[in-house]
Amino acid sequence: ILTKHLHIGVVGAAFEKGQSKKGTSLGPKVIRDSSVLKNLKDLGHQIEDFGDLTKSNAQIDKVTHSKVKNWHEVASYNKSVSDKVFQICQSNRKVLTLGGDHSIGAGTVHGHLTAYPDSCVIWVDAHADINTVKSTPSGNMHGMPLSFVLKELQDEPSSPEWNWVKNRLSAKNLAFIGLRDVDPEERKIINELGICSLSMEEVDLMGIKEAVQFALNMIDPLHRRPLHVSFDVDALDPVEAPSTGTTVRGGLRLREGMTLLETVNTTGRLSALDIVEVNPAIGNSEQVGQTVEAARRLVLAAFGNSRQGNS
Ligand code: 4U7
Ligand code: MN
Ligand code: MN
Ligand code: MN
Repeated sequence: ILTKHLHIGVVGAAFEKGQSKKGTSLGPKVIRDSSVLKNLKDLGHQIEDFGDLTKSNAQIDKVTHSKVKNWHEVASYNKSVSDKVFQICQSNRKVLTLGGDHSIGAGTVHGHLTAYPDSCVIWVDAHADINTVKSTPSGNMHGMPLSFVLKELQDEPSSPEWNWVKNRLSAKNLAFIGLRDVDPEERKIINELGICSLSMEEVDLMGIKEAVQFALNMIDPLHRRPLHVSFDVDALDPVEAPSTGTTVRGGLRLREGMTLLETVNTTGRLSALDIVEVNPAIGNSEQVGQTVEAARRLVLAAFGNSRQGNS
């Protein structure tokens, strides 16, 4: 049974300071232009578009925080993302967040978790995005969002910029799907914390349907928790989603991404979805169109569109 007639709040996280490529902040615009919100309405859902979050009024980073880039701006933008996601949850709506680079995942996870403390997260990505201030090889904060919201990674008191983070995700409530480019320090963290990790190896061996069911059973064995899927389009193979900043070959086919989200949809407990890292400034117009169309199809799959046709 497909979930119909949902109330969905949409927010654009038009942000690109979590990485160094221009254009990622145009993601929400090009995804909206795909008419995906109209398609969601045609499925029977009620859509409230909260627009794009405007730039935070944080000071622009002149001094870098150790080796991490745009520390203040990323932290303060994430606070506004978290507040907005929380507000949408409080209004009894599902949340669809359109990124933006994946640094905004700290805010979406925190906002959703604040509203639903027992929620769990499926992070669909070629990368694990769990680098810490110490481990980051690049200084790009889109590779770090999970480190700010994971309970087990807060050994030191958090810096003042992040002290709005009050609620944290337990490692046992997180699962990865689609990994294929994981830094050594990230792998150590994943192993030490025992995080459920279904890399492309496992997806290839198990098939996507079984991989998703495995992840769901690990993080939500009693099948009763609100689910948050944070979907980085670079989880898809570059053949499917070329217009993104950090492509890695050997990824999910669009069909697998859709099956993943259709499987989550059938649980009836999808409560928040992020689609991030679409960058229309990368590639030619055909590649941009293809990437945006992939994003549109992912959103529709998550919210009950049937490939058999809807009646
Ligand atoms: B994305 C990386 F080193 N791990 O930390 C890093 F390989 O949100 C990549 O998944 C991060 O696109 C990619 O910079 C972040 C790198
Ligand atoms: Mn990511
Ligand atoms: Mn990624
Ligand atoms: Mn990326």
